[in-house]
Amino acid sequence: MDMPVPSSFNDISQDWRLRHFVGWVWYEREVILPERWTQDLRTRVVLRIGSAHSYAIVWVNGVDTLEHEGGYLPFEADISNLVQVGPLPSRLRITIAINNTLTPTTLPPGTIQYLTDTSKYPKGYFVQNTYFDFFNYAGLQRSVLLYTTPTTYIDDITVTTSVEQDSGLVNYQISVKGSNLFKLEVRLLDAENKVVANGTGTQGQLKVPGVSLWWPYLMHERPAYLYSLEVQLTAQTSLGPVSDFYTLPVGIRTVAVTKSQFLINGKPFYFHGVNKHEDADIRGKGFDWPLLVKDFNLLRWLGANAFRTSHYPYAEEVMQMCDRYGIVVIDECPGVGLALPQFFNNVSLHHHMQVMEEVVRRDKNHPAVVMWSVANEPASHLESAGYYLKMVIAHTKALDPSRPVTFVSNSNYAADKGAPYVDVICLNSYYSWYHDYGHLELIQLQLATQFENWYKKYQKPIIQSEYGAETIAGFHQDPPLMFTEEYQKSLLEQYHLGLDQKRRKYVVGELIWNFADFMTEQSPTRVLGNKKGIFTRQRQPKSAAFLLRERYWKIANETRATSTAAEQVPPGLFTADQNVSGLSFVVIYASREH
Ligand code: GCB
Repeated sequence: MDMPVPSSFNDISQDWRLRHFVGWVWYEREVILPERWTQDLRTRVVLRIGSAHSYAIVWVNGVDTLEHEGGYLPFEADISNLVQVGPLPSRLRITIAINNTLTPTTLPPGTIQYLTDTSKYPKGYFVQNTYFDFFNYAGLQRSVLLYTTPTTYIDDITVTTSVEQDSGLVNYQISVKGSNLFKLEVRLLDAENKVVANGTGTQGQLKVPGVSLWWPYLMHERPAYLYSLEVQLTAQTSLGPVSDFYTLPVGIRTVAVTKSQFLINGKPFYFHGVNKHEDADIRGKGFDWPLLVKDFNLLRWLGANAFRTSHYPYAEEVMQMCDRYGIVVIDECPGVGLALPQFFNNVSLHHHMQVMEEVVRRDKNHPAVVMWSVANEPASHLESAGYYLKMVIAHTKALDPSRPVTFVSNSNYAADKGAPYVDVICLNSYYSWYHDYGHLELIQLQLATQFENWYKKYQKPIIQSEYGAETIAGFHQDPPLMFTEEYQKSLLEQYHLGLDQKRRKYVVGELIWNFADFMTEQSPTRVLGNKKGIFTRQRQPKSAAFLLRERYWKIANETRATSTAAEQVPPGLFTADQNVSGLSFVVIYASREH
C-alpha cells in the first residue's frame, strides 16, 4: 500500500489490523541518483533516516547496509560504494524493515504477553504491553534523506560557550574525516552577517567582545540571538582538491544551578511552560511543518518559555525552532515506562547509555537545550533503579559537563533512590486527580507538603514537571466536576496558589501536563486518548489555556532580566521568521489590534 513519509503508519489506512499491528513492516522505494553523485568519486553519498520506530534494518539495492535500535533518533550510512558502480542511470532501491515490538531491553521497554487460554484466545495470540501513556505510533516518522559531502568532510562540530565580562567565548572542536591533509577556516558571524571573530584548525576559542547573549523568550528585549559559525574545509585527496562548508547557529549563553535557582546567563530563570508530545490526527507522530509552526505560535501566544520533550527526543527541526524562538528545552530521552524490576538490567543500562550518547551527539549544540532528562517516572524506589540511574546520569554528565542532568520522579521523597544524583528535582503529581479525586480543597496543602519534604531532604531547586486534569472540551459544570473545563481551571488555580508560595524560594518551574490532547492505548480510563491538554488535539484552546496565558505573561513580566515597554503585552506586530530547512520564507504583517 502507499505510505507517506514522514508519518506514522497506524492511522493512514482503513485496516484496523494495521492500526494495532505489532511486528515487521516493510517500506520500499526506488530513486534515480543524479549523474554527478555517482560519477565524481570525490563525492560521498549518504542515506540518513531521521528516525524509524523502533528497530530498523536497511538494505540498499538488496545489500544489508544499516541497522538501528531505538525509535526517536537519526542514523545514517555512507552508501557511496553501493551507488558508484554499475550502469547509468544509477537506480537505487531503498528497503527498510521496521519492527515496533518493545521488549524488556528496548527503550522504552515493553513486554509481549502470550494469552494461552484457548477457550478465549486463538492459538499464538499475544498482546504488546507498554508501561507508558501514549500510543506506540510507529514507522518512518521523520524524513529520510539522501545527501552528499566530499570524501573528506566535516564530520562533527562541538561548540560550548561561556561569558567573561562583556565578551562571549565560543569553544569549538571540529572532527574531519576522510584525510589528514586539510585546512580549516572558522568564522563567527553576527545576526547582520558581520564577521566578529575567526580562527583556524580543528579546535580553538573565539572571543566576541560586546557579545549579544542568547536569552530565553520573554526574558530579554532581544531573545534568541544567534550567531553563525561558518566552517570552511579544504583538503587534498588522491583525486584532487575538495572543499566542504558547514554553518552552525550558535547561541552564546551560560547555564548554572545553585541550591535554589536555575540560572541562565547568571540570572534566575523560571520555567513557565508545557510538556508536549509529537502527536496529531492522521499523521500520528509524523513530522509536519504546519503543525510545528502552529504549535510554536501557540506557545508564544501562551507566553510559555519552555517545554520538556516528554517522553523522547523530538525531531531536529523542533530543536532548531526552539533556538530561533528562545524556547528553553528539557531534552528527555525515551527512558519512559521503566516500571518493572526486570527493566533495570545490564543490557538495558548499556543501551540506555548508548541512547544518551546519541541524544547528546545530536542536540549538544542547541542553546535552547538547558538540561538533559534521562527518564520519566522510573520505579526509582527500587535499589536496582538507584544504581541504574546513577550510572546513566554519570555517563550523561561525562558526555556533556556543560549542562545539568535530571530525571522526572513521581516517587515518594523518602523512598526515591535516584534523586541524590540529579542537579534539579523534577516532580510529577496529580493531586485531586489520581489521588483524592474531586477534592480540590486539598491541593494547596498536599503541594506544600510535597515541596517542603523534597527541599528539606535534598536542598536542590525543584520543577513541578507535571500536573493537570483530564478535560473533555465543551463539558461544563459549575460548581466544577471532574472532566469539565471548569474543573481543569480550578485545579490549575489551586496548583498556582501552591506554586506561588514557593516560586521565589526554590521552585524554579512549572510545566503543565499537557500542551494538547494526545492519543493513547485504548483503556477504560482514556476517552479517545489523554485529554489533559489545554488545547485539543486539533490545537483549539480549552478555557484553561486562557487562564494559563494570563499567568505566564504575568510571571514573564515580573521575572524579565531587563524590561522594555514593548514586550509588556502579547505583540501586536507579529513577525513569523523561520529560516530553517523547509521554511525559507519570511512573512511580515501588521495585525489590527483587537
Ligand atoms: C504521568 C506521565 C504521563 C501521563 C500522565 C497522565 O505521570 O508522566 O506520561 O500521560 O501522567 O496523564 O496520567
